[in-house]
Amino acid sequence: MEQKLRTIAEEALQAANTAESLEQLNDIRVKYLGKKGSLTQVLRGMGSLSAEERPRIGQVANEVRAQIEAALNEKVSAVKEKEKQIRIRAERIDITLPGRPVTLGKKHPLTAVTEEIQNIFLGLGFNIAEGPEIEHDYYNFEALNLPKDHPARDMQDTFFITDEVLLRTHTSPVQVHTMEKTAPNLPVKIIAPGKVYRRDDDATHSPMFHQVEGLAIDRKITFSDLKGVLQIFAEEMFGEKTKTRFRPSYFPFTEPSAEVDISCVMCAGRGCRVCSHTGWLEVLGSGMVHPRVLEMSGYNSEEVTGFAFGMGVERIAMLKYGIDDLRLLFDNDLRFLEQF
Ligand code: 2U9
Repeated sequence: MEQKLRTIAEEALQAANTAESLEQLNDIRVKYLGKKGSLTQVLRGMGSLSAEERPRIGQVANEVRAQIEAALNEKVSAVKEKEKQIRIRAERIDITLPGRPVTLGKKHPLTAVTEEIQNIFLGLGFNIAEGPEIEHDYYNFEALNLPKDHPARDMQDTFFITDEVLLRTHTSPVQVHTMEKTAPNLPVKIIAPGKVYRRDDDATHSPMFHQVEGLAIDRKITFSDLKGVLQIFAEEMFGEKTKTRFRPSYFPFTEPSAEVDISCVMCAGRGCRVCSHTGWLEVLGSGMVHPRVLEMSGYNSEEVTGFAFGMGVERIAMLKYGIDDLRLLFDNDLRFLEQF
């Protein structure tokens, strides 16, 4: 019986030694030490032993069990350690690899310029007003002194949705809405930024473009106020040495009206290709709000006056950044946009 036990021990130790996985080791444990295992089988036969032999064989059996258990436990630890090493190797990261670059988005130049314009006028006490891009004929034309048969409507041909509903050709309807809501309260000092639409499409005109218009109404507003505000705007937008020049012009909604030029940003007024050797660049339209426009939206033109101005954001952006083709602003080519 002792011999049998020694053989079991030898076999079990050998099996434990060559096992490579935790499952194999568990099978070995069951095979030798389990309820139906070979060691247990042998011990069942202990009943036939003599009283002197029984304690000795019992001791051998305990030794064998302890030996097998120790060998199995040791091997289980070894296999676990080996698997851990394999896992660590598989999970290893190379901390010397360069990081993946994070590309940061940035504002489109038109957004950046619009915000810059807004900030200048916010600093001068203007509020920002917004309104719909789809408008009624009345707010886009009639209320701005452009009745149905007016020849100036030609310059602002647009996309009509019905006879009376259209895509706004300027942001002026926003100011008309504001006046209607505010009248007869004073003052009105707003700028209206946003998209506008015209039936125009060539190298220098896009069917959709962006404007910022301004309107100030109060008692005793004069043309000097207009000149002062636009002079400050020009200096803050294009540099403190920038000069302005007001030339007489015509708009149906302002009287008198003026085109505003700034001294050329490229040559500082000396004359170059950008300014066609005149030293000046046209950047704005402006004027004193026509009395009829004030009256139609609820203000008494005997008591109050106002100035208004309008600018194309694309034109300002092109001048500020030296962009020579309007379409670059709409193509959304990253090679272009990333330069700003
Ligand atoms: C109200 C009354 C008057 C807004 C004005 C201009 C002159 C002007 C152009 C500049 C370039 C349009 O984008 S552009 O083509 N704008 O010349 N805009 S005065 O006058 C108003 C606006 C609202 C109630």
